[in-house]
Amino acid sequence: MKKVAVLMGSDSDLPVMKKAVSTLKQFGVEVETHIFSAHRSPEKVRAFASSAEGAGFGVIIAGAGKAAHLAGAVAAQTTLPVIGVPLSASVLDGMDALLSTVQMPAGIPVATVAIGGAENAALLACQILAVFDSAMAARLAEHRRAMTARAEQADQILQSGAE
Ligand code: RP5
Repeated sequence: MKKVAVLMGSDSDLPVMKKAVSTLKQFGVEVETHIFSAHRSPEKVRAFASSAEGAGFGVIIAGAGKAAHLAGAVAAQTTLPVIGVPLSASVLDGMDALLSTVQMPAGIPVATVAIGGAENAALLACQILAVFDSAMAARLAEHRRAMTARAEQADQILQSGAE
């Protein structure tokens, strides 16, 4: 199976981005995690992104806050799918990073999840891998069934008057 890279702009992003790592591991994905900054270590970003496909990665997740250029800078160097996670790291509460990540000019797409949406980024990465991996598709289907069961159980508890 292809690996997934989880990149982030700063160690201050780790508390949110580690949810992507744990979710990917839960689905049996081999993960590599790096702190690479589009602004502070642009050469590292370029070197990693341009060699990622050859290194066996299938998807790259990139989380950053403020003027969040990381996902776009990565996407500029590879045709692998790139998922951007805008992070709340300033008085603008992630709106700055959301717009910086989602508003990519035509030609270089970044699939952007919600502010702080590290878990969904990991699930989307698994869904991309599942296109050519039926075992992964089965794990995702089971995850959905478990979510449905939890939602139905919560409703049953509510209806019973126990809450
Ligand atoms: C971004 O600036 C990082 O992704 C982080 O979210 C934000 C703040 O970084 P630090 O100043 O905490 O290192 O590049």
